[in-house]
Amino acid sequence: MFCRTRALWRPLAMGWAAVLVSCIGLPAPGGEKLRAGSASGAASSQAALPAPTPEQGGLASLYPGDEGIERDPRVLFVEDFETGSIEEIGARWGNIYKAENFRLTDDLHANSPGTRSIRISENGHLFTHTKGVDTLYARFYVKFHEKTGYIHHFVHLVADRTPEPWPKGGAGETPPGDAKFSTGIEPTGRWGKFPPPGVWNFYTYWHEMKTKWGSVYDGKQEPIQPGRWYCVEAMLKANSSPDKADGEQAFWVDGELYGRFGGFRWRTTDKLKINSFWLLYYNTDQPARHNNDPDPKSRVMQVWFDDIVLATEYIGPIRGKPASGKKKAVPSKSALLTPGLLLPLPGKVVFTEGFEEGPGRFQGGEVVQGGASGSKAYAFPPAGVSVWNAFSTPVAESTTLRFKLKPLGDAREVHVLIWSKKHKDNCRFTIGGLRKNEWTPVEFRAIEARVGWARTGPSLEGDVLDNLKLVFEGQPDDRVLLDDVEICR
Ligand SMILES: [Ca+2]
Repeated sequence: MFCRTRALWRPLAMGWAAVLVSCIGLPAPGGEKLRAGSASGAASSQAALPAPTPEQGGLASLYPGDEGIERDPRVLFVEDFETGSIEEIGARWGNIYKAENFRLTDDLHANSPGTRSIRISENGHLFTHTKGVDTLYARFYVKFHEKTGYIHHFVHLVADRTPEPWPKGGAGETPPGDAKFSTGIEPTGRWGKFPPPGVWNFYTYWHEMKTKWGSVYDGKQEPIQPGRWYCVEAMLKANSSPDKADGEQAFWVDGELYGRFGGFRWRTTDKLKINSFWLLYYNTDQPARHNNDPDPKSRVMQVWFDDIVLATEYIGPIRGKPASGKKKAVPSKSALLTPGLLLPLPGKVVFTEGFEEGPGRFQGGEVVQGGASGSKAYAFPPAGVSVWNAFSTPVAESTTLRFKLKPLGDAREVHVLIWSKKHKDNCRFTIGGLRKNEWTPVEFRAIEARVGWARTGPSLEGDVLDNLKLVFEGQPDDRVLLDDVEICR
């Protein structure tokens, strides 16, 4: 089926790892001042009102021209592209892919209260995080180029238990019900039935989806006109408790409800919150083939976005004009850029090993010269290094493993195995992207380790972390160095 090849997200995900490394350390320009309790009297009184329904115009009806909407406590994130360079926009979102394909433009929709929008050519994304919520509305203005072709993947709303600064892969994998669910609001040609870019639909992944390639939800079958601005809003609402199938999703186009779908048991734990927004523009030649596009070479793959608002209530299209003429919102920044806002911080350090005094409790290899920070490290063969009964730490959301790895050969991947007494099986985590003769710092949460090679089984949550084994594929005399092991509660 369309959009469902394994090749789809994985290659991108590998490339993103490199992108993110350069992004994490960037300061968010002016970020500390953003949304810091500066609500004006007007905004406060607006916020005290119940959120207007879609029929009443939504939150946007309280803020003519979107002026001050970023101060409403129900609003989680605002981006109007009026402030900063592409690089600065990427920094405050937290992650940008193919920044070179982005341009700030003066192409505006009719209700734009500002002077700039953003354009993406070919491929690119902005990815950000809000604090975790049970219901997320995402409103954005969008326009496809007059000569647009069919699109492979588009904007996603994501619930991720262990969010990272970059989007994760997962095409063709059914996510565990306590780890992730997502929905994409996407144009689809429906096998050539509609001219490009097609009609809007949801493309959805969760633990009870029907096929491993996700599920599709059609709304009103109204073809999207290329070259015309639209106001699109998507809503994702989690089920109210783990045993209830009362989750929903819905989308609106220019304020008109196009589709509403219910009966979803999106998650198996209330700890899984909706917390990520992926402004994705992903193109390959596959949709042209699947839709029998007669002239794919004539297509111009460009899209414009503007006036993005994420909130816990319906937002609606912009109403009216700002009181003081053209305006700039105070742009938001990723919740991941405020430590502890989205994920509990790693707890107290309960175990360390730097191998300066010998192997400690580690077995399977030997202490050698050439440590990451001190002088010594632990060299282990493909069969692995293990440590048993060493930390005895109950696994909470904050429980974190850290260490550094340096392959002396071509090993790119190291597999982490943690024996679970609860599941009587190994929980696994895979570390990729290692480079020969380079130290790579590794950090992950214990709850990310799961039973099964595909890591779709139960996690270590509620178990006790007291062992660790690292293995890799290679020749018997290949070695990987390990150093600076740290376990946090
Ligand atoms: Ca704008």
